[in-house]
Amino acid sequence: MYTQAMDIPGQHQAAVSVNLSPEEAKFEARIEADGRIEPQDWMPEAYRKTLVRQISQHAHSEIVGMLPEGNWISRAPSLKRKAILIAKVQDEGGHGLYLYSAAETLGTSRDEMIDALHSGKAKYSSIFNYPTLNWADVGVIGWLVDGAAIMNQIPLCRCSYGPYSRAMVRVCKEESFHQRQGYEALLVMMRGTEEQKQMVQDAVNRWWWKCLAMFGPPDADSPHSAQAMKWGIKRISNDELRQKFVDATVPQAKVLGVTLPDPNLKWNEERQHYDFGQIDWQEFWNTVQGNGPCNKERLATRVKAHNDGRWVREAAMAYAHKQAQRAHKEAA
Ligand code: FAQ
Repeated sequence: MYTQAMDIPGQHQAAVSVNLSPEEAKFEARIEADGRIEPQDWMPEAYRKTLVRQISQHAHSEIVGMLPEGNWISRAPSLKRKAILIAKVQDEGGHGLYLYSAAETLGTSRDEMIDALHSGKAKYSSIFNYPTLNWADVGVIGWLVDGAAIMNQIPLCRCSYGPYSRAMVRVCKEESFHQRQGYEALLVMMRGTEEQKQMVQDAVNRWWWKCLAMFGPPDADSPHSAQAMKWGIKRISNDELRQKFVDATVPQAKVLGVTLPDPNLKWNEERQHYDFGQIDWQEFWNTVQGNGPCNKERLATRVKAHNDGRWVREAAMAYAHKQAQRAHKEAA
């Protein structure tokens, strides 16, 4: 459903090569030439830290993101919808694994990242702190949340850090399927009863503004953007991606037959974009800081799942240890 031009003219400014060590100069030249930085390459500590922050938060978002939809697996309206939903939620878990693995290549351990999530030190996407109240929420998450995630992640396929960019290619392919399944589920409901149509509209009303906030604070209030853009980690700014998402979604809403809950949403001939209303940034920051409607419940569920799974991890480690010992004995 989405395609985006990948070449962004003027993205890289000429490197300022005064007083750079040979390794810094090599790094800067690689970024300048739009090459990839790989785990074994030298990189500035701040670049490494930025990537660990972003990739681990992204991984946390994927696994916490399993919870709102997972809530509906046992109540899906048909066997077909249940099978699709199980597959989708499982995919999100897989995305978390690719991303934790990508972050591990930067010298951070899985345990450190999980501890940061569980202690509330690391963030995860604001969007997963809202409840899924009816079945239409599942469709709307696919259409709008996965839709926003794809819009944000397609440029990350060209991120300057190799393992992250490669993980993103696969993630985007799967998210694209997620987005279509959500849209199709909603199309079916919109051809159904009046009550079903109202469920879809209600879900769209509750999720629309939260999805616009997913792209992060406005560029002017985004502390990390400028440097992340210079390093080729971020390719398109928060505000530009948000605008692209609005422009792509308005025609989809028309086909679906739902109204996006924004009286200020209208086509601007001069800008060749849709204008839209004000996002409630206070509500966004309140949620990011841990005070959204489901933050506490989400974290408690993750911590419990981690603790309940301890015996599985221990058994897997013991088995791997035994296998390694056997291989060692055979080789001797
Ligand atoms: N929620 O300076 P910026 C998905 C934080 S995956 C919470 O603009 P940056 C799949 C930000 O971390 C969704 N916090 O930061 C799925 C920073 O805080 P810090 C996740 C947010 O990093 C679908 C501070 O605000 N996707 O949905 C949010 O340059 C369906 C200042 O912000 C990714 O993680 C937010 N929405 O840009 C799964 C994509 N926005 O770290 C299940 C990768 C901002 O200083 C079901 N990440 N913050 O404490 C990114 O592209 C970037 O990190 C941004 C933020 C764009 C999210």
